[in-house]
Amino acid sequence: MTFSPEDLESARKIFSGPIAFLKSAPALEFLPEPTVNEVAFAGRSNVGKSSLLNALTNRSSLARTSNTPGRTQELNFFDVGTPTAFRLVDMPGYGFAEAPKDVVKKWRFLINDYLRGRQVLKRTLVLVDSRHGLKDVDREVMDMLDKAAVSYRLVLTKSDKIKASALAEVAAVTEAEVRKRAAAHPDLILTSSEKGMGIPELRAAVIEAVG
Ligand SMILES: Nc1nc2c(ncn2[C@@H]2O[C@H](COP(=O)(O)OP(=O)(O)OP(=O)(O)O)[C@@H](O)[C@H]2O)c(=O)[nH]1
Ligand SMILES: [Mg+2]
Repeated sequence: MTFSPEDLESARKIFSGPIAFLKSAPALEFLPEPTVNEVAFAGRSNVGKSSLLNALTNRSSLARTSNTPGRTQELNFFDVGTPTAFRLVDMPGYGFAEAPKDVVKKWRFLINDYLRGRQVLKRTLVLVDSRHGLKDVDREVMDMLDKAAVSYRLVLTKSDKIKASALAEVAAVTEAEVRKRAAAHPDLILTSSEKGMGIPELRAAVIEAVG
């Protein structure tokens, strides 16, 4: 993580300005017009995508969060800035085994089609729970992103839930794996939506991606 104090401060300013929910897209035909750049939040169900979006924007309930996996069921678009400078996209989780099969399938197609086909998508944040590390379902998504040459960056979530030593270990293992991948940013960002850890850096990383 190598952001200057100026980068961090200008990112903080942008995220403390106007941010508003634009729309939910339950299917590709409902996507907003691709008029501005986008950054998407992807990851397994319950990994903390919606919570991280709220922490990033410093708003407690912009995106809906829940203890129960499967809370976010559509692609949710949020406009940053007036006029809109770029958009954040909160996505349904993948790898949610308990949901009905047809629902899982529908989400998978929606997520994959959006990620592969969206020209204005500048970077996908792939969120991974610090306690669990990378799972095969994450690797499948990274394979897909590598193949489609969609730039992505790994973000460890819920870092407050494990000890610093365990966090350092999972970060090292994850980073080593990520560095072998074609479309991945080589550096991870370690975050906690609960404690605010890594949030200023993640804001700067978003600005870097859309800038
Ligand atoms: N301790 C801790 N809990 C967190 C953190 N981030 C999220 N959570 C909790 O994890 C649960 C899931 O968070 P969400 O943000 O709804 O997760 P999601 O990835 O959007 O989930 P889906 O929309 O269902 O795919 C909630 O109970 C959050 O309060 C964190 O940084 N620390
Ligand atoms: Mg969610």
